[in-house]
Amino acid sequence: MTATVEEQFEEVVAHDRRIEPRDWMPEAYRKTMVRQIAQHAHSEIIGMQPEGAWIARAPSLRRKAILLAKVQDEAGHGLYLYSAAETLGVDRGDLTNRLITGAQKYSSIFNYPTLSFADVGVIGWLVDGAAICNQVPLCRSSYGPYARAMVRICKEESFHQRQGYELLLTMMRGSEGQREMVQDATNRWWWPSLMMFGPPDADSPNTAQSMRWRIKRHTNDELRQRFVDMTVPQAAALGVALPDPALRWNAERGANDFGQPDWDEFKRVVGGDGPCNAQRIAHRRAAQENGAWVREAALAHAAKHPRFAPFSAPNQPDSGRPKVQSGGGLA
Ligand code: FAQ
Repeated sequence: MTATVEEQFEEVVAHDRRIEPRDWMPEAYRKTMVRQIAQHAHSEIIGMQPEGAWIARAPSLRRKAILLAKVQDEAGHGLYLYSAAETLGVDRGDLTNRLITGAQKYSSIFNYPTLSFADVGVIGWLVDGAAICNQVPLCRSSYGPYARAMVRICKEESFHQRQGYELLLTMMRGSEGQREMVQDATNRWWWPSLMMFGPPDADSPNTAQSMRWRIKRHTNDELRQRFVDMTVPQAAALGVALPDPALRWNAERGANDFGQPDWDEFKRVVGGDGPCNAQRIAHRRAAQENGAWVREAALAHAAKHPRFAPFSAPNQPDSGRPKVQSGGGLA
């Protein structure tokens, strides 16, 4: 008996193989993938802003070069992810419009301000650390283009995390004032970093289905626990305190007990009312508007030169822009 397309889909997922763009998939699966990949791409692009604000003020040429490279990597991650989303038949321009009109989300973490250069180190240590915890399992996500994008992204994120930690180690070996800056930045970023993993499992509407489809491989709470357990010894080695009075080793569980972030604050920030939401979106909107002439010029150039003519993959709406082939060349 021939298997139905639904049965074939279920079998691919059950055997940990990959769903590819031309495979049949349930519409709800496609929508979930677009939602998660777009949110992830937007996070990388908006995530350039908090650290980008320090490029011109980095304390040495070495730190400036490192920071510039890191922020540039984040742009690259955003672009791989928009490309992965486009394999699901959506258009990058539309996704950007959905970001700047508030119709799609991006990670809550990027709505907090970077007040000192120690924040650059703490973002590398905690924010990239949380991103790695969350994203390494996504390298085994059931959607092929997303899983493959994650492999490269995770390699770069782990480099980012080390640079943050190295910066903090340097500051901790410096003056009393520098140590205070590191502690202050840790105090401000700790709870927002825990929020990056999403709401507690009991309040997470998407986790159960995403786990069944093997898009997500662990729940939000499982990953949050893994992050805390990974970070506690790193904080001790660094000599900073994590600002949670409830944090202690639980020998019975073989894991750390820890307090809960302020979930009302999380809801406010995700809902648009965080310390920097308006600024982040205004900045992204201005970049989109100021870059319009570049996109128009690229299209005009493509129209004049058949080698760069817009190309549409089968079953995908034509976005009207040149598309890059898997080998990296323009189609
Ligand atoms: N912020 O049912 P769940 C980075 C939303 S990249 C804002 O648990 P799900 C690199 C969620 O979308 C950081 N919204 O949802 C970097 C949903 O709303 P919706 C981004 C959040 O999808 C480092 C609702 O709440 N990483 O850091 C957040 O199963 C340094 C209910 O939640 C990714 O995107 C949040 N924190 O699980 C760059 C990783 N949490 O859409 C620069 C991929 C939840 O139904 C510097 N994504 N929401 O209206 C994921 O793993 C998942 O999507 C989760 C959420 C875990 C984020």
